[in-house]
This record gives sequence, C-alpha cells and structure tokens, in this order.
Amino acid sequence: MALLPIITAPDPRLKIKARPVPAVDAKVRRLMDDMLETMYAAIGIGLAAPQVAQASRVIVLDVARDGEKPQPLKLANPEILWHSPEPITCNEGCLSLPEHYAEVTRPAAIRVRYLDDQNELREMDASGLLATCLQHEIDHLDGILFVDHLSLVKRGMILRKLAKAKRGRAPVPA
Ligand code: GNR
Ligand code: NI
Repeated sequence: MALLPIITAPDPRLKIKARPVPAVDAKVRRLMDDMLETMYAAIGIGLAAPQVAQASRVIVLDVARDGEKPQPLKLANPEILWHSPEPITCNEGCLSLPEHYAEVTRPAAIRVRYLDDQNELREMDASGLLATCLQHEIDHLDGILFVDHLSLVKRGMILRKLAKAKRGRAPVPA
C-alpha cells in the first residue's frame, strides 16, 4: 500500500472526464487500496482517482462514523441508474478544495451500478450521507467539483482563494 499525493484546485487534471477501466484487475485493485489508504490518512470519507492524478473511473468511500466498524467501499465505472425526486442538502468539503465548505443540494437517494473489487457487476441503493458522497465522487470522474454546483459568485470566491494560496508556494513534484 502507498500514500498518493492529492491534487488541489485549480488544476486541469481535476477538470477532465476519466476513462472507464476495461476490467478490475490487480492493477486497479492496487489503485483502490492505495486510494483508501490515502483517503483515511487525509481524514476524508471519499476519494476519486482524478484527485490522485489517475484519469480512471474508480472511487472509494467510507462514511462510517468515528468509532464505528470501518465500511470501505471500492467502485469502478459507477453509473447512477436512478435518483430520487427528493433533494437533500449537505455541507460539503473536498480534499481537493482544502478548508472550503458549502451547502450543496442533490438527490436524497440513488441507485448505482458498478464493478466491485472482484470485477463483479453490482447495484447499490444509497441515501443520506452515502448518497451525497457517491454523487460527489462520481462528479469528480466527470471533472465536476462541488463548487460547480454553487453560484458563480461563491465558486469564484473559493477558486480565487485557492489559486492565491497556490501562488508563491513551491510546486508539488508530479
Ligand atoms: O472528505 C470528504 N467529505 C465530504 C463531506 C461532505 C460531502 C462530500 C464529502 S467528500 C470529501 C472527500 C473528497 O474530496 N472526495 O472527493
Ligand atoms: Ni472531492
């Protein structure tokens, strides 16, 4: 297992559409495990491959609360099959937009089809925080960040601050 560097905005690698994996093989499983380790180390509840510079449709999540049994999830090629008409609003954060949070409204429940870490095609129903986090991660695979759901003014404010924070800082080795 290995810790991977997490890309922060603004960065063009966070804006591209990731490619489906042809199959979940040993290499993809290794990526999933490295991503989970990276996510736990960063105290996140989800991570998408583009955040670690891999343009593949792979996400990992664990929305278990502190002190609960860990519930790691590993998904490749996730597709939202259905979303509920009812919305839910969550105060979202993102490891690629450090120290910024905003209320985002999304469908409250979804059904997702995906390949698991054994390359089996599965479906999952999710609601609450898990539904929010799955949608946040699947957005990353399409180059969408939570700030893209905000008004132009709020998005501009956050991205400007992040760009400013990056300037003058030593570049992170690729
Ligand atoms: O750690 C994270 N917390 C979070 C909180 C509310 C809604 C979504 C998230 S995902 C985020 C980790 C991350 O950036 N995943 O892409
Ligand atoms: Ni994120």
